[in-house]
Amino acid sequence: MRKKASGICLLLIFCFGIIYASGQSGKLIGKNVCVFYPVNYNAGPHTPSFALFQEPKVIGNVPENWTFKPNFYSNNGKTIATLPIAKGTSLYGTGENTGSLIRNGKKVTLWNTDNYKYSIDSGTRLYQSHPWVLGVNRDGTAFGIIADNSWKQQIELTDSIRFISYGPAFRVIVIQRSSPQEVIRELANLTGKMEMPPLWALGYQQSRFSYVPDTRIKGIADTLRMKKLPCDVIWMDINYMERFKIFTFDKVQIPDPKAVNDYLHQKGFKSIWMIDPGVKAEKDYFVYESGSEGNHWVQNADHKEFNGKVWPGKCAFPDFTRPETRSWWSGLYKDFMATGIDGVWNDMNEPSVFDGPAGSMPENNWHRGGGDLQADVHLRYHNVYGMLMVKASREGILKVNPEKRPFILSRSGYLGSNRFAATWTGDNCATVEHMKMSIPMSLNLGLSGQPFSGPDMGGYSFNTSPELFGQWIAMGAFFPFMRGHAEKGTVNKEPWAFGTELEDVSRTALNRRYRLLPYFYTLFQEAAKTGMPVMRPVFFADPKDSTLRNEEQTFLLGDDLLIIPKWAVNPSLPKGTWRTISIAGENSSTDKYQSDVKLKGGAIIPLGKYIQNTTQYSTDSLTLIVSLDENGKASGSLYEDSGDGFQYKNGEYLISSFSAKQVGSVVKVEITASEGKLKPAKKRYKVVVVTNSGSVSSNWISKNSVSVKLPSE
Ligand code: NBV
Repeated sequence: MRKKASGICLLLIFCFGIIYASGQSGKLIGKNVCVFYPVNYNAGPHTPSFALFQEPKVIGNVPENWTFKPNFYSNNGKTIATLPIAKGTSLYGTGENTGSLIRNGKKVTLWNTDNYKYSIDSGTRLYQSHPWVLGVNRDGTAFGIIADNSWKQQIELTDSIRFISYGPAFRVIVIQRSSPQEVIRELANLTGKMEMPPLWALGYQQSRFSYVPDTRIKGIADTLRMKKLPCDVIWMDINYMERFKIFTFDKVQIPDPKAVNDYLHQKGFKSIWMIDPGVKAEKDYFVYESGSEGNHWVQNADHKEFNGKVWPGKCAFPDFTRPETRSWWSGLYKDFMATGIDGVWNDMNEPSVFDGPAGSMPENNWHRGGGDLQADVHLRYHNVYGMLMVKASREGILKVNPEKRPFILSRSGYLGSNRFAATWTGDNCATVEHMKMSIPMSLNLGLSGQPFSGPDMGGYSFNTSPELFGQWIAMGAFFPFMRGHAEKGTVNKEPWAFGTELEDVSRTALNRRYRLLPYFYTLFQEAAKTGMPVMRPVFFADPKDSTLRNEEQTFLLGDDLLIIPKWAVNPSLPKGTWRTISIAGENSSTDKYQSDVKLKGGAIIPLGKYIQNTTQYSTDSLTLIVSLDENGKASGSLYEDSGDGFQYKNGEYLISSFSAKQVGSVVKVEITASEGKLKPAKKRYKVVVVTNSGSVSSNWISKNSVSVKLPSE
């Protein structure tokens, strides 16, 4: 039942428990962006918004011809917003999901859940909540819908787009644009962009639950270097702590954490250490003592300290809705980071509570809020608990190291948490199914505002077979976040653990990633600036082409590279010219593992040197791979800055443009500095033109203009 809504008019019809409130008011808040309010909207339980970067500014009224509006009503105590789905519309987004890339027909529960092996409710609720749907119309135009609501809710995409909330009536924002890319950019304008990560976070990362004692950590680092397997980061999981107490180190396993970090740094590694939210409720434990003194704990329905069981046993949980609690939490990082830690891994922050209802806190637990935020029940704040935690973690880390870009990995998240942390897709399994599904999972995170994600590469639970590991690392090299991780008790899963053949496969995959870093870094800068995902669905190549809408075996890296894993069967590929390239000496057409990487006709991408970690990163020698379009032209770009710190915000960066043109049988490539204050350093270039019948290379040339003569046909 949909009625034409005009102004605020309230019409309540009681039928079978459903209350239809047909009135609504709307405002224009951007070009083709409107916010709609149900008549019974009350801002208190919804603002300040967690999703929106700032409160939207009203710039006018909803245009007369705007027909795509939500219909608000309530049913048995739930508040609901619906919008119709026109025939031929493809739906995406809804955050972190199992299942297909395309979300038509799906039901998703937004209630952050520690979902080991994705087994609870068939994985229809995972660690994160994104009340967001991207729609691509039949003609390739697109829309986006934000339900600005942190309360527990469901998204149903069956006969209509339906947000069903357990909280009070909420507002809905509708974006309409000419393409899905434009919608994603507008989503980022509204919900905020990722900060530029440090360059090292784009390298390969080696993890396991857990590398202890300290000699094992060093051994892993040494082996990676000895075997020339490029890697930037070693991860320390929960066993480094003293009886799982956060901000402590086990005296036997890690007697000197600073020495561990120093050792890693000497070898060109960074270190990331885990911090969970659960604080062991133990007398004389400094975190619990100071937390209790500051009255920082989430309360139960009786307004007493809530306790629940997690790794350390009985725990209290910081109430991150309180500004005082966030600043206390931030302060805890001071001594911790002083040991030389480079990044932080915030796990279990749904929050996961082993003995709580549905594996978390009771919905009627009490958060006290503060500032503009009202005190309210956990039902309202559950989905943003992890986001508030990583916000506080980020502030703390930044305070200790104001000259460095913080890196935090968070398991839980909410629409907009890309502003504070990167993410991974939790406890997957070492199965072919989960390997394949990691593509649509990261794609939909990217289409939901989170550009920096990836799975536990190789699979977390269960033992991994050599074959699966080879397929996974070959494909994982092209994900925004590339980390190998494994559950306690499973076989070793480091790149050398599966024999020499797989070690070679891994080395090639890692070399491909490291040579691609100039391109990756350029894409991360675009993501930080505009919100465009690093890893993009193939339908971005041509949103009008309906045959691409379901494609999820393959993906785009930026606009110019198409990644086709070896296991992909009959993928739907974009039309036009896409030429296979070799990045690190591989021949993917005959290789059993290495994904086919195709460069779009009309594109140029920069490749860097073979390096073992990003402390060796340099753009002084670049290989430009050129794939000409049908007019004999191609272009590309490179973003450079110091790789860490914030000087880039003062213009200390450089964007170079590459343009190629074929005249007769000669392809001439020109390199020009196009943006930024950084002085272009002297560089050598080698140009490789890929044609339909092979490739032709220039010599190394130290000039900004390089010509290549193509052989006569
Ligand atoms: O800290 C241990 C694990 C960690 O390895 C994993 O990546 C997280 O998703 N953590 C969950 C705790 C529970 C594991 C069953």
